[in-house]
Amino acid sequence: MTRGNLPQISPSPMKIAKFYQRPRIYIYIYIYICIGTGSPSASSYHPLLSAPLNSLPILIKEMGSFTLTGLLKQVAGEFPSRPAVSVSGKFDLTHARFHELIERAASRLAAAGVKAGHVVALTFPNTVEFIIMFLAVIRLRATAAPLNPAYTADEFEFYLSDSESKLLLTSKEGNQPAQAAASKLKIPHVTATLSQSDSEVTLSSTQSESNIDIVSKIVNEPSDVSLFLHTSGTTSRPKGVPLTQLNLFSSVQNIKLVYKLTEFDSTVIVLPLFHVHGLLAGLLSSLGAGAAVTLPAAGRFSASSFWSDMNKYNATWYTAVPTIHQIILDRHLNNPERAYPKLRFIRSCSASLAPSILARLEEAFGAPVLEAYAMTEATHLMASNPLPVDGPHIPGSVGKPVGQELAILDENGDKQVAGVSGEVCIRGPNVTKGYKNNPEANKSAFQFGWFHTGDLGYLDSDGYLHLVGRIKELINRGGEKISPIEVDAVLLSHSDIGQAVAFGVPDDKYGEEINCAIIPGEGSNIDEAEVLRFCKKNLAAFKVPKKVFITDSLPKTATGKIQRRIVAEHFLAQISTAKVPKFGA
Ligand SMILES: *[C@@H]1O[C@H](CO)[C@@H](O)[C@H](O)[C@H]1NC(C)=O
Ligand SMILES: *[C@@H]1O[C@H](CO)[C@@H](O)[C@H](O)[C@H]1NC(C)=O
Ligand SMILES: CC(=O)N[C@H]1CO[C@H](CO)[C@@H](O)[C@@H]1O
Repeated sequence: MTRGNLPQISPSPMKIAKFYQRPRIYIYIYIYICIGTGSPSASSYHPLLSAPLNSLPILIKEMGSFTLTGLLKQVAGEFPSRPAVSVSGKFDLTHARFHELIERAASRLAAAGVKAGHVVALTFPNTVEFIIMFLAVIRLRATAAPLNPAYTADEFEFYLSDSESKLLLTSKEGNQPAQAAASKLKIPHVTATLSQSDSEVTLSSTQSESNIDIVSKIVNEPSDVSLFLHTSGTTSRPKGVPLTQLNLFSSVQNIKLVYKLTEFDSTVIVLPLFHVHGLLAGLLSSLGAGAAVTLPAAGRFSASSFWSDMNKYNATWYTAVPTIHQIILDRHLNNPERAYPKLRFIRSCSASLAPSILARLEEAFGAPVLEAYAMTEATHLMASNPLPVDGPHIPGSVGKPVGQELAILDENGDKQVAGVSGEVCIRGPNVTKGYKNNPEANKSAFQFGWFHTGDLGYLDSDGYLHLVGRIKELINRGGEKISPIEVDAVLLSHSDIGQAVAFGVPDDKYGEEINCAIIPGEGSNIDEAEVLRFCKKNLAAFKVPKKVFITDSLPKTATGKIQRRIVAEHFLAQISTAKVPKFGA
């Protein structure tokens, strides 16, 4: 644990800021004059995103708005005494109190040396400290880089250095692998603690007085890079995705509108907050709507406390990945609650939801289950099934495009007609400006003026998107994307492994699971246990293959190439596929 003031942080602008500092964007507020009767009033919807067709926009230039930070400030003013963030059974913070905690935490971070353009890595369980510190970092016009606390020291080292982090923030319990990596990179480590709801977040570093006036003078710009996340790529190197205040703002508005989130909504956060799904769809959209979120007391999802939290905090909806929906369903079958809250909807995203599971969820919990489609590069949401008042939801489809333009393109960039598959492509201000420090990945993702998602799909005649597969070979383990090439690289770094190929296999619990096949090096008699031990040492647990096939040849295509799909089929045929699904609590 680092104590005392942080060393002076270099003031030189960071590469990330140079890359993404855009010319100042002109910000407009659209005021719609609704013509005719029955038009939604200008105040009841966000005007930019819900322009009624018969309204006439008048542009008025305004600086400093169109940021997530600005939106949350506005919410704190509009709904000061509505509940904002609760930690089940421990804390209940109103929007006004929550806003105050963020401003004060920001002043402490500023006193600790964090400046505009700095990247601050955060690795926390799902705690109130994480939420406050995340928003405090972006309040200072710095960039928050949330990291999965399950990473190994080597992985932390990669992420901390690739993001060019200047500071590591953790809970007071700390995170040994993260701290080891930070200390190797000479990145200071600071802990953040909120001991009571009426105290303030204290940092382990600040001894000097923090000054709230410094923060009140800082104006957040839509072009500020506020969030930096990585997505697994088809190369072994995960790709860094910088997202701006405008990206976050647009995405939050988008999600609020699609699901009609208001100050009367309440949800329990199920997913980790270091991914866009939990962060944007669960947390930030709720806060941006003046709604309430509850964090489980355990700092992570727990099937045994989920429904009691949902009941206690009068939840109106929740969002999760199919794996978690299955766990929740399984719990319902084995251990039903006496009563379930009346939900407006249940949302599923990040991996495909089997229509049979969708039907079982709807039956068990009496709420429409809306499947959606999202990715980090689009600041989460790209398509969603609508609420029942807005149209039917179609099992097996991820719904209609929302928030940005979406098209199905062939390899020449030509749009495909309804029913014909091609690559799902998007464009719009809600999409990232590009991958950081990765011109190759950026070039192949942005073609013909469109961002290419790598997913194959088609639009049906009603405009609903159906995904059919992935162009990229990512393994999607319950919403956690794993690059098989990254796993290959680790396997091949073992001196006793000659050839290695990682691949996805169907899995009842996670949708897809990772397996691998290896050919031992000359004269080696490496076994499965050693391969697994080595993987556990070098990969986060979720990336470690669940089964290792040791072989002396790998199936190849006619042209001699190893194709993962073929390798997967070859080895799967060798084992019994009769697995009994088991979803524990
Ligand atoms: C939930 O609703 C009940 C009944 O309306 C109310 O008494 C209770 O205070 C609510 N709980 C929360 C945490 O809002
Ligand atoms: C990525 O490509 C897009 C489209 O060509 C371009 O506008 C953007 O500046 C690129 N970003 C980076 C970081 O290279
Ligand atoms: C707020 C914002 O910029 N949202 C945009 C998201 O993308 C669509 C499509 O380009 C725009 O129409 C929205 O204005």
